[in-house]
Amino acid sequence: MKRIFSGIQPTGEIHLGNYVGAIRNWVYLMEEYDCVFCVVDYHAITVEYPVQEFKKRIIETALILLACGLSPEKANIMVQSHVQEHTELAWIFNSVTPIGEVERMTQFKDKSKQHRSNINMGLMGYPVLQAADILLYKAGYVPVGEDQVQHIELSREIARKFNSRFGAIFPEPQPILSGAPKILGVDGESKMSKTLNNYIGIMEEESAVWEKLRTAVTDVNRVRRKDPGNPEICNIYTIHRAFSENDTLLTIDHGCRSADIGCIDCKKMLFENVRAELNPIREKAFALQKDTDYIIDVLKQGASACSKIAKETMAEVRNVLGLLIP
Ligand code: AQP
Repeated sequence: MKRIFSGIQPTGEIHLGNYVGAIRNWVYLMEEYDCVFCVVDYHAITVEYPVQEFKKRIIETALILLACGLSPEKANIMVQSHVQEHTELAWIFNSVTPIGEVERMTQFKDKSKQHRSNINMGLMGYPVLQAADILLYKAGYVPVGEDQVQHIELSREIARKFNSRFGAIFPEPQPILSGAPKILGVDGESKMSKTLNNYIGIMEEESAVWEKLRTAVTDVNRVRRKDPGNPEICNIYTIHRAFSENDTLLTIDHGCRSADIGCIDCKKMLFENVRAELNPIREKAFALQKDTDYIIDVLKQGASACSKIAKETMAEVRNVLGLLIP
């Protein structure tokens, strides 16, 4: 069975972008692939983070993955730092990765602007660690949002460079995009992001979700109710595509272009559909909150299965590198 790897950072509340861009796809894919889904805690320490809350955030992230439908019977769910070979392989990959390649990464440039006082080596090496995350398991596919595609291209490049220098060990991984690979934030400008505070969290109270949707930016050219709008440039329509059936999409497309329906009507329809999909997830999450021991067990089980694969890969890697085996 082909293997998949993907990860999510424990950097805050999981939002609609994470859900439709990645997690919902993971739930479908785990039925057909051998999957490793990872809470990537070492990636999250590359920026300032609340150390005292970190353990809780890691567990909460795993909890949401389970609530969204990931199953430990069908996929390995684990925490990155629990399998130490991730960082070991990243160090080795540092030695085959040209600095120019990581410097040109869009995420590095964006995060460097956001964290001017802390542009550290970890921030720059983020995609190298990501390549190690993926290739440690020899994963051929990586289901991610559009923002991560450039990093997957770099993972391929790293695999190629390693293979040509030391021997063919690694596959060249391909991204798998969901039907909604890029959701913008409620500002209608930047990617919906945990740290940009422009998100709708999947665990947010219904009233908060509605308030954020109600005030979210739509087609900026549609100033008055009677102006026709253009769904193609409206972020609310993009989110509709991820949550609504075709007949609703057609109704909105036509109603927006002809100004038969206003933005608030459109948002009300979206709110109902988001609510219908998120309610069962929220209920499951509330139930899991009472059983943290179960989540810890799932993560232990995932780490144990992943450690076996990681050790096999690293034995091959150490061998081709010509290291002295102790
Ligand atoms: N807005 C988005 N639309 C579609 N997909 C998205 N993803 C993130 N935002 C969107 C996808 O979610 C997965 C997990 O993301 P991550 O936690 O690794 O970090 P990120 O991509 O940097 O997401 P955030 O929310 O913006 O996190 P912060 O603010 O902590 O940096 C990935 O597959 C990602 O593509």
